[in-house]
Amino acid sequence: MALDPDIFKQLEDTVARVVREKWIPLEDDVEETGEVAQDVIDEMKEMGLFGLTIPEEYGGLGLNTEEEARLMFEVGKAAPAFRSVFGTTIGIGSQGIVMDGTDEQKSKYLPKLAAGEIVGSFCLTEPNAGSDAKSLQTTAILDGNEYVLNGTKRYITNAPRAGLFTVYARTNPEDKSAGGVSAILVEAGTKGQSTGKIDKKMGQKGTQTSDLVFEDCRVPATQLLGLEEGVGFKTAMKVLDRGRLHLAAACVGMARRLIDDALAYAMERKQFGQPIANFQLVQAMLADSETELYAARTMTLDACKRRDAGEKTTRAAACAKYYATEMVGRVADRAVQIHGGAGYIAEYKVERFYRDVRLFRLYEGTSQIQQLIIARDMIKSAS
Ligand code: COS
Repeated sequence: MALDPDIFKQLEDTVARVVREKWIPLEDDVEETGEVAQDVIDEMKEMGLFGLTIPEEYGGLGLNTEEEARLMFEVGKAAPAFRSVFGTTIGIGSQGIVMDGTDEQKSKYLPKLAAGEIVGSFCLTEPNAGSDAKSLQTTAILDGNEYVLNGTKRYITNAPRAGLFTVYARTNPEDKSAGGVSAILVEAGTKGQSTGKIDKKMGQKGTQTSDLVFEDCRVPATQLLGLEEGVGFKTAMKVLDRGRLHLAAACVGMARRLIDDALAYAMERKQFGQPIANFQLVQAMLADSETELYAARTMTLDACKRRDAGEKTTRAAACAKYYATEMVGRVADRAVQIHGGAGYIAEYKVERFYRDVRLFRLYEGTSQIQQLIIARDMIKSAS
C-alpha cells in the first residue's frame, strides 16, 4: 500500500537531508572505526528506517517497492555501511516473515524488527552453496517438538549484530531438491548457535559479515516459517526478487553520488589553462555515466511499479539488478578516471567507492546468475 504522496515526499526529503548533512560527513569515521556510531543508529530507529517495508499493522510504514526504491536512491548516496545497518532488516531479513510467516510469527517478530529493537538477517549462503543455493547442506531435523540445526552459513550480512536469523536449512536431508529446504527462524543467543570472526573485506567497511555456525542448535518447531516444510527455497527466491530491486536502487543512488562528485571535480580541476570539464573526452565519460544512470533508474522504477501492480517480476528484478550493479561499476571506474591521480588517493573517497561497489555485482546473485534467470525466463515464455 502506498503512503499518502505528501507524507512520502516529507519522508524522502528528510532521508535526503539526513544523508547529506549527517551520514556523508561521517563516512571517514566509519572508514576509520569500521562501525556506524550508535547515535546514528538510534536516529535511524527514530526515523522509522528499520520499519520501512514492514506492514503498518506491525509497526512499520508498509512502503511499496517503488517507495522503497525511491528512498534507496537517496540512502545509496552515502557509503554503503549506513544502508547496511537497517538494509537487511527491511529487506531480505524480514520479508520472508512478511510474505510467508504465520500471524503469530508476524506478531512476535515484525514489531521488534520495525522498531529496530532487533536486526534481521538472511542466511542462505554456505561454504559449498553460493550461486547454487539449492545445494545447501545445513540441516534442521525435527526431534519431538524441536528442530535441531547443524551446519555453517557463510558471508552473512549483519550476523554479528542480528537478533533474528531466517535460516534456510534442509528439513528433509534425503530430498536434495528445493523441496527439501525449509526456512527456520532462529533467535540470536540460542544455545548451539555462534558467529565467526568478522570478515575482512575489499571494501564496504562498516558493514559486517561473518559465518554463522549451528551445532545441535535446538529451536521450537513453531519457529518453522509459515509452519510449512519444503517451501523455504521458494521463500528465499521470492525474498531475493524484492531484495534485488532494493539493491538496484541503492546502486542508482551511489552512481548519482559518484557522477556528482566527478562533475564537481571536473569543473574545479584546471589543466591546460581551463577546467577539465571543458574537454570533450572528459565530457564523454560524464555523459556515458549520466545516460547509464538514467537507464538504470528508469528500469528499476519500472520493475518496482510492475511488482506493485501485482506482476511477477523475477525477470525484471534480475534485469534491474544486473544492469544497475554493472552500471555503477562502470560509473565508479570513470569517476576514478576523471579524478586522475587524485582518484587513487584515499582522501578523495572515489577509490573507496570504486571498491565498495564491486560487491553489488556479487551478492544477492552474481551478474551471471541474473543473466541465467533472465534467459531461462525468456526461454520459458517462448516455449
Ligand atoms: N519465485 C518463486 N519461486 C521460485 C523462484 C522465484 N523467483 N525461482 C525459483 N523458484 C522455484 C521454482 O519454481 C522451483 O520450484 P518447483 O520445484 O516447484 O518447480 C524451485 O524454486 C527451484 O527452482 P529452480 O529449479 O529454478 O532452481 P535452480 O537451482 O535451477 O536455480 C537459481 C535457482 C540459480 C536462480 C538460484 O539458486 C539463485 O538465485 N541463486 C543465487 C542465490 C543468491 O542470490 N545467493 C545470494 C545469497 S543472498 S546475499
